[in-house]
Amino acid sequence: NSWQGSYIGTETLRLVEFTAFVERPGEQDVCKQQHRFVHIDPTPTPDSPLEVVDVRQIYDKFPERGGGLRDLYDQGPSHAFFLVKFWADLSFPLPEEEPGGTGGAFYGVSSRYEGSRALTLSCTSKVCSFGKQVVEKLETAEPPHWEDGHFVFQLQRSPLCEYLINFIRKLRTLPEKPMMDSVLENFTILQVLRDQETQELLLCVAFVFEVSASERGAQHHIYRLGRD
Ligand code: MYR
Repeated sequence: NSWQGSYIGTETLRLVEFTAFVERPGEQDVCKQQHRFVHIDPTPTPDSPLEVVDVRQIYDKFPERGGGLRDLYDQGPSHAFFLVKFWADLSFPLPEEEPGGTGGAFYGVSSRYEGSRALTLSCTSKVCSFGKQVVEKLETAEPPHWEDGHFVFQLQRSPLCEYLINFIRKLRTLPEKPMMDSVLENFTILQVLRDQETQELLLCVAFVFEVSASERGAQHHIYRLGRD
């Protein structure tokens, strides 16, 4: 099948770039000051099929019913379901932070998609702790523009929710990677992209996390979700 490339997407919508970052205040040169926690870059990857993970293995990491992962997968289409394992890079210097504040830093997430149809793209993010939703964020992408034979959809510099900012900051205070990883075992995010008008599901991406060994930087691995 043509959609079974080594990328997150279908013939209708493909994830091209995804970055969660923090920017430290007080400097002009934004690029230099940006630290990326996680990043999926737009470099084309060889078209080898992705490994498949059985969706039932991760049911308990997300709400199952009432619009949870199991319900969503039951409704399909199953080829629009993906799993991303991120090794997040949490090794970044921050200025002194007063308790409860962010020291003026900006925490954000930007993403970019390519699609074959002009539509209004909506994105729902569910942040989950021990399989229970703790935050839900609903956003609409900028109206698409036409570029190189595709419609391009962007969600740029969406501010990370308070919950995630605090979560990242607390995680950083843990002394060792294994402790961080065991906290992250119970932390997941589910993103669902839909055509806002028809509510057709275009893409569903489940995110799971570990921290990267500091010298390696952020990394990720992409899987398709299947169920036989
Ligand atoms: C929100 O704004 O809080 C919901 C949307 C979250 C999008 C995904 C962000 C990925 C965050 C990675 C943080 C790394 C934690 C170890």
